[in-house]
Amino acid sequence: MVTVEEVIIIPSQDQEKLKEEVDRLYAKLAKLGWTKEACESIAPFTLRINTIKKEKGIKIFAHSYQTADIIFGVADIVGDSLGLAKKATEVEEDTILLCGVDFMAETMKILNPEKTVFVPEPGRDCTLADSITGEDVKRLKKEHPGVPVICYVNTNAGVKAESDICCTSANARRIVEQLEAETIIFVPDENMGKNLAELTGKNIITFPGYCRTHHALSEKRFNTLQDDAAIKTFAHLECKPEIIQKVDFAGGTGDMHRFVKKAKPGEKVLFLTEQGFVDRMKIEFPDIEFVDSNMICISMKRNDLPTILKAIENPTSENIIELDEKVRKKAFKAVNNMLKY
Ligand code: CIZ
Repeated sequence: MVTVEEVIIIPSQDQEKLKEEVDRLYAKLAKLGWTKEACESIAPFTLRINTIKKEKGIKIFAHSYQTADIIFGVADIVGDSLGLAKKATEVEEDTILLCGVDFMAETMKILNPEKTVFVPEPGRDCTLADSITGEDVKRLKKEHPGVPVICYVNTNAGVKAESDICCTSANARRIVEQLEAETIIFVPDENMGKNLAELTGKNIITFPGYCRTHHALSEKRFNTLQDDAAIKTFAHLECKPEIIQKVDFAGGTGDMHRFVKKAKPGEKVLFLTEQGFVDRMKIEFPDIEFVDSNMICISMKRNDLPTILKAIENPTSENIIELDEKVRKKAFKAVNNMLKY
């Protein structure tokens, strides 16, 4: 746990505000086992970040895989990458700090070119987004002329620019089903492509990309987690097909969120996705019992409150997302096509 008192000095007239901030954080984070002392150690950070963001007119967006101190301490809007990008078009602030991984900030910039989008620190990689380039998509199109290309949202702007339509884990199945074509190129998540082929009966041409966090989940570990027949199991579509075949439901975190809203108090739920999402659900739905997945995306976990504070106080050009306008416009088409479904 960071000790921040040496870094941030809270003036004596603000001590009351600091106490209130500790109480606000504790009311949320205690549900994950945080102590009052732990909340005291981060409160000077959250207080300072929340003050600066208001003074500078910045909205903080956080992906559901971020840690709970970011989600409940400083974020204004929380969700999946598409939900965040769409919300960004609705907020009046024109400066957005995106806490997630780099492709998410790019997606936000694709949809919101007139806004300034910046990140706590650049270089938050994603094994899926980094597995493929626009050149790979061009090659696939050459090999399979006339076959439509769907790219998963976990891709960089250059890949979206070469694709016909983008999708998220929440709408991938619907888009594959509704496209007239019986054969579809799906990039870059091979597990998701195979899962979609199984779910829709269509012929899916895949690419060898994986999410290291979801791909690492083995059947053996799944069996250990599902230690009670009454548990409702819900796996992310980035998991291996052998996991998807065993669970009650499959989809993205948006689907999981909708599912839990309808769950009954006392119900036991296993969400096979990143632990940050499970923690968020534990705080938002205290009447439901969630089994920890302990699936961790290390890139998502590189963002923390000190890094956010540094970026929000003194952003440099390195923090700001810029896209080539020609690429952005082409990528916008693929993302916009998805919004029709
Ligand atoms: O779309 C997203 O944000 C990702 C990558 C996963 C999910 O299902 O939320």
